[in-house]
Amino acid sequence: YIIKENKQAYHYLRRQLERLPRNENVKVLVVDDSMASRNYVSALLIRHKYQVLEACDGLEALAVLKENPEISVIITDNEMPNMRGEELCIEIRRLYSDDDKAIIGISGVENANLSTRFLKNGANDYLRKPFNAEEFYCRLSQNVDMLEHIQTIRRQANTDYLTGLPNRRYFFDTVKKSLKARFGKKQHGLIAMIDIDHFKQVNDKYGHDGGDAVLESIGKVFATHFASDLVARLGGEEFAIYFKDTKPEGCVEKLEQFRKYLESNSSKLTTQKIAFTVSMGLASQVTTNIESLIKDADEQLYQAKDTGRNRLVY
Ligand code: GH3
Ligand code: MG
Ligand code: MG
Ligand code: MG
Ligand code: MG
Repeated sequence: YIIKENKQAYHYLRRQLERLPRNENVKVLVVDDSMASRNYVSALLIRHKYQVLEACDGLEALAVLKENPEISVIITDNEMPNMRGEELCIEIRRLYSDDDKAIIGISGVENANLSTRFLKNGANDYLRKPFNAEEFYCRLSQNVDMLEHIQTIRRQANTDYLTGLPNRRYFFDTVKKSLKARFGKKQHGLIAMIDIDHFKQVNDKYGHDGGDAVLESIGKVFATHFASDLVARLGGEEFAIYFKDTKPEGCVEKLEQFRKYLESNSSKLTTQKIAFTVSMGLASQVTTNIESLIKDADEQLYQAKDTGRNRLVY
């Protein structure tokens, strides 16, 4: 009947049904000192297949969050012993990035100022008690959508479209942080620069699509050969690796294996059977300066090109 008579209700129901499989991966924390309220909210969540965790006050909520970092939505009451919901908001915003977690406050109708305080303290939304189930699901799924959009945009901003590898922006951000930590421990930072040999000839002979296919295929080889290191496409046919190792020996071995693998197998990687090799430079410094490490690795790479290509210089 609803479906026939009311287009809006029909679209709403369809959207909610489409969301059920997604909801199974969304963890929601319900914070309320009243067991009856907790049970009510949890039952609504479970009916729409959300994963539910519960806490009976702010302190317990913080402990549960610490244990379950994948929780993405917190629905919190305000009046609770130990720590009020509005204080819990401040703590969550202090400890976690606001693109990772959405907070929905629950306020009574009798207290209009509370919803404002929730929002000022970092909540994304609030529900007025007593709330109806449809409004609850709408507000919740809008907040989950928002978090998913932010994650998608963040992933895209950090990823190279062609190879799927991390891009220059992600590489620089991550390596700068790691170098700082290593410098404090007097550990070496190790970066390799890798450049495909005579790539212009690949493009000339096989066309731009052939060149792209080589870039895509080398991306996969990087991902398997340097699974525990950070590989990025810095631009064009140039790649960089930041090593988990703090000593050069292991890196040299891995790079040599990678080079030899390509030397013998590169033509099997593309449908056009394009053979190619790479030149590599490795630099090792105790420094916080990523530019100086890259410049050093680039100089070694230049030596590798100059002395015949298809080799590692360090
Ligand atoms: P060398 O061994 O000295 O590195 O020679 P090379 O030809 O690889 O060097 P060069 O840096 O002069 O040429 C790189 C070429 O890579 C030029 C450019 O057209 C091509 N290139 C850059 N980005 C892409 C891309 O995304 N796709 C394709 N197909 N080609 C690209
Ligand atoms: Mg309460
Ligand atoms: Mg180049
Ligand atoms: Mg090149
Ligand atoms: Mg060049």
